[in-house]
Amino acid sequence: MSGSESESESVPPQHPAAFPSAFPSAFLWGAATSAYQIEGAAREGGRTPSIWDTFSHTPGRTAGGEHGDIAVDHYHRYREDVALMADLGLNAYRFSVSWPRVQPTGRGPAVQVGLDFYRRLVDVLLARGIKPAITLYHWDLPQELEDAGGWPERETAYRFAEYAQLVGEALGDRVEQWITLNEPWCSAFLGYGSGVHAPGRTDPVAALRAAHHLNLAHGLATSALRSVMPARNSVALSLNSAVVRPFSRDPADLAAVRKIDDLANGIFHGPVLHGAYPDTLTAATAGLTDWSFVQDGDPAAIHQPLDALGLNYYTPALVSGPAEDGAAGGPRADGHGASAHSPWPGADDVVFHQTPGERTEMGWTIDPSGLYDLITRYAREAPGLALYVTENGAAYDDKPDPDGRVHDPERIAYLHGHLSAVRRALADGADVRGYYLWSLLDNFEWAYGYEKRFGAVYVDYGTLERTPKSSARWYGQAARTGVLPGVGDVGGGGA
Ligand code: IFM
Repeated sequence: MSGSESESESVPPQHPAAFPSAFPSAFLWGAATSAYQIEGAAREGGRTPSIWDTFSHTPGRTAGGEHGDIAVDHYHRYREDVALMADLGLNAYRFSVSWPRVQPTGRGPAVQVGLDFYRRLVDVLLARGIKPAITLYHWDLPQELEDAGGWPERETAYRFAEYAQLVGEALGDRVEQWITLNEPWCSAFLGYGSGVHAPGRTDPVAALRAAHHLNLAHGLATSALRSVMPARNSVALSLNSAVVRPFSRDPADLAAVRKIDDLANGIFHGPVLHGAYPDTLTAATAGLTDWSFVQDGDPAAIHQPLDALGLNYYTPALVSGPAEDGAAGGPRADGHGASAHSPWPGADDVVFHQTPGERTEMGWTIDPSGLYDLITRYAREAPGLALYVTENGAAYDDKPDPDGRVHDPERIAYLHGHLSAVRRALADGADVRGYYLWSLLDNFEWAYGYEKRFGAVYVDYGTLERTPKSSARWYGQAARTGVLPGVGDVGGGGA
């Protein structure tokens, strides 16, 4: 079956004619990772603990007490990992820089040994024709900065801008794509609200303060990067913006959507794209804070011109207003881990419902239409801004078959569905420039430890041997041809 024949099966009836079979020739077909989830080498080259080292070594914080000390040893195996991407045919790789590897105390000059690792990685990527995209912060705050107050404190934003400048000076000549923060919602609300992520604090006001200081950090870092990098470089922010759907058209359910949309999306895109927090957000949280931590000049500092916006998408949310018996819905069905504390300050009355449909191993419902809705929303929200899907993927309970191959047809179907949604958004005029599959390798999935496998490449955690799954080969074929193969077009995984 040819790619275009199989694709026509997934063409929504309302778009039959507008659907090109091929992606644009300049489209980036990438994979994404983050430092703490893959690097290991936790104590090498002067690296100090980040909040995730501390958190994962605290009993009861992660599944099985697992941590990233070794992770999948990418620090030592990066050449092999880059070769895997090149062999598959990927043309882009999004990775994060470990702040405590580069600036161990979160202050002062950069440690060259730490930067050298990323210089080598970038050199190998460029030599293999793979475009690097750097994320400066994927959740590994130096512990020393958390000890000084962490993201709820303004000083952390200044520290981040300094760190961004150091990395920009070192790598800005060869890396064109820069992302300041990954998913600041998780840093603020899972880190300081529900406490299921590092540093594990459970204070709703601290979470709101953290969100503001992450926004400030983004704005200050954007200016700092631009002051040291060539003008051709692109600076972006990656948001896990939520696709929030109402349970019904009941006004109480629509009000619930407003609250969650403000807390998940408007709290970041409001100041970053439009220069202000939504009035509905400050009103809904007025019982918690007067927002006096927002100082004069902050909105302008945050509202920097951006070159692109990164969107990370996994599953939509379905919400309603307060339950009729008055019971609060709470955060337990929102897909963000078990905690007695809510990651949604001021929205404790919102009820999260399980969305219907098949789910991944994370329990997240598979719904590619959410990715289409997200992209087209931001195409309207930020006209003229280039969009990238900077994360999308699925965890499954992958296992090698007796001859060592790893066949993951569910992930192929997931990728096919979501890439079809991207292509539909492109056909409808959205300026989507690339897609980064999460993730290149099975890795440390935060509080879930190593149990949830998101990789296109299987990692044997005993030997650290890598085996491309059949989804990796499927995705590689899409990357090489610019056309999605059919879901059955690639056989079992393995070398
Ligand atoms: O593994 C994470 C990643 O670090 C951030 N986005 C979501 C992924 C899957 O949970």
